[in-house]
This record gives sequence, C-alpha cells and structure tokens, in this order.
Amino acid sequence: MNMFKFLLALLASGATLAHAANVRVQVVDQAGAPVSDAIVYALPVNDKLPATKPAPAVIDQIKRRFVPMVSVVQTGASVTFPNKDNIEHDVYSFSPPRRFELNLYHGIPANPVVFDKPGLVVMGCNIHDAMVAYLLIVDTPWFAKTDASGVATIENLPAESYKVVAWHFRQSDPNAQPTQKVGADGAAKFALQLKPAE
Ligand SMILES: [Cu+2]
Repeated sequence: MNMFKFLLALLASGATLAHAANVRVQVVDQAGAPVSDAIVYALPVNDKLPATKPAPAVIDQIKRRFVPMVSVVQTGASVTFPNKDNIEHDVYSFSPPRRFELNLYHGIPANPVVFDKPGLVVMGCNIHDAMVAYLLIVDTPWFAKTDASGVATIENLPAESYKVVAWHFRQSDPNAQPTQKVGADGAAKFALQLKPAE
C-alpha cells in the first residue's frame, strides 16, 4: 500500500469511527426485573432511513418449538422456516401484515415468506397448538433483542437523534409502543407493564 492509499484508508476508518454509534437499551418489568426477548428499535427523528436491503432471517422448528420464539426484521425481509424435526409441521399466520400458510412439510420450504408490511405477525402450527412465534416487522434496519440481563445494543447508528421504541409479546397492552428520544451513543431504559408468563 502506498502512502496515499494508506492515508485514504486511515481517513475512511476514522470517518466510520466518528459517525457510527451504539445505543444501549435496558428493559425491565413493572417489578424492576430484567426482561429478555424484548424488541427495541431506533427510528431517526429526521425520518432519514438508509437505503439498506432488509436482511433475511431464519425461524427454525426444533423439538416442536419455534426457534427463536421472538424475531425482528426490517420491512421487506424474507424469512425461511426450516423444519428440523422428523415430524411434519404446518406453519400459518392470520396476522394482518402477512397471512400465510406453509402446508405440512419437512425440511426447508422452497420459497421464503416475504414480510412487506410493518406490524406484528404471530405464527402457529396447525398440528401442534402449543407452538407459537412472534415476528415484529419494523421500518428500520436498526433493531435488537434483549438478552437474559434485559439489555440490547442497537449498533452502527449514524450520529443523529432517534426515537427508540420497545415492544414485548407479554405487554398488558399489546399495542403499547413506549418511546424514548436519545442521541446516538445514548442509552434508554424502559419499564414495561407485562402480563405474567404462562
Ligand atoms: Cu407442528
């Protein structure tokens, strides 16, 4: 690498470091206990979203459960539903953003399902009533899911102001969308009202 290229590379990496930021989000319940599997996402206050191609996702079926049970994708993403059990499943949803059914199958369905409207899609299996999965479709590529300590980090945000939204499938008001304003490199903390786990 000649000196000119080296300087360009240095500038490029410096620019990335200067502009990319992370927002750390803590989610607790009404008793203050950490909440895992909460989805958090960031919408720029100036409404400027990057022209990103939505990342595809995979929701497996393993031992008669959807894995993961809770997922988040950007609007327009395609999702595949591999059945890793040696029995057949029949995956369906009646949720308005995307009604679909994958008739009884083994293995990987030929076509992924495209989710082109934002909102919540709840999925089940027509054979096994206990199977349930939640897919939140959001109009942003910046999202994350809380871990066992109730913490999620939304990464690689341009330096801007954001509305951070939190959602959990056990919210007592399923349509509640608690929102906080943060700057890039900021932090947010949500206390959600949750129904007891079943
Ligand atoms: Cu099933």
